[in-house]
Order: sequence, then C-alpha cells, then structure tokens
Amino acid sequence: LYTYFPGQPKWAPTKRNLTYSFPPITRNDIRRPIANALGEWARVTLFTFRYIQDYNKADIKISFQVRDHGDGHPFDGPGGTLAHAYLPSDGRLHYDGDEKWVDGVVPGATDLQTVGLHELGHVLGLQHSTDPSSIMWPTIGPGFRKDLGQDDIRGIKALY
Ligand code: TQI
Ligand code: CA
Ligand code: ZN
Repeated sequence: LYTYFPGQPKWAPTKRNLTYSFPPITRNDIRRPIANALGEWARVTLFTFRYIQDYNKADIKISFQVRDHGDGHPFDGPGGTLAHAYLPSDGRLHYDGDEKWVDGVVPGATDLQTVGLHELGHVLGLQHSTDPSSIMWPTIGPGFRKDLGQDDIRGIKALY
C-alpha cells in the first residue's frame, strides 16, 4: 500500500502544469528517459510537464550531483544511494552522478527512467509503498526496469 509524507504535502491546486529543467551543462542523452518518466506520471494524473530552458524558474529542477553537494544530504559514490528528491513543492531531484546511468536494462548499470519514476513519485508527494510491485517500493536490483504499478496510480489519484 502507498503512503504519503507526514502532513501529506502536495502541489497546490493551482499548480498542475509543472515546468522542469536541467542545468545547462547536462548531457543530452539523459533527457529522453527522464521525459519518459514524466510522461508516465502525466498519463495517470492531471499534471502536465513542460520543459523550459531557465533552470532557476522551473518547478522541477533535475540535476546530477556527487558526494557533498551542499544540501546536507551528500551522495555516497558508486553504489548505495542512487538518487534523492524533495517533497512537494520543493521540486529538487538529484541523481548520484557517480552511478553508471543507462537508458534501459544493462547488467551492473542503473536505469534512469526507473529511478526517475520513483523520485518523481516523491516529488509529487508519494512516500514508499509496502507493495513490492510498486515503483515506490524502496528496493530494486541493478539492471532492472520497472514501471508504475496499480498501487502507485491509486496512491497519486487519492492524493490529488
Ligand atoms: N534513494 C532513496 C529513495 O529515493 C533516498 C531515501 C532514503 C529516501 N530514504 C528515504 C527518500 C525516505 C524519501 C524518503 O528512496 S535510493 C530506489 C529503488 C533509491 C532507491 O537511492 O535508495 C529507487 C532511489 F527503489 F530502486 F531501490 C530510487 Cl527506484
Ligand atoms: Ca551512490
Ligand atoms: Zn524513495
């Protein structure tokens, strides 16, 4: 079953068309799997996600960070933590730049889209689920791809 953060923080009713951006230096090949993850959430919610160039103006700020990156939650190098995201309506989503990121299923590497789906769940207000088939289930092996589950869809629809 899905859960929410304490106090059920969520995006305000006036915020349904969210913008997202990357810092200008971000590699181009990571944008497609992240856009796909956004598209999956858009399909099951009233949210739309639109890319804008201006990183500082975006609702959802997606970046790659390594080790201590100034937010009090340092990454841990290869392995361990893969990414983290802030709860609504902060909008920050950080990938650990020390992981081997790929678009798809590659042994020993981690799928950008799958982790993006999970982290975007946090960005939208979902906490972890007790359902192993949920994208919000807190563990997954490397080299796997996972999609939204029924539990995730029920959870997000019940929140908004
Ligand atoms: N990152 C953790 C996560 O997003 C960060 C975290 C730990 C966290 N405890 C938390 C976030 C409590 C919010 C609340 O869950 S992670 C997976 C999975 C991670 C793990 O790197 O462990 C995915 C990120 F499910 F695959 F194991 C994304 Cl998909
Ligand atoms: Ca790591
Ligand atoms: Zn999580």
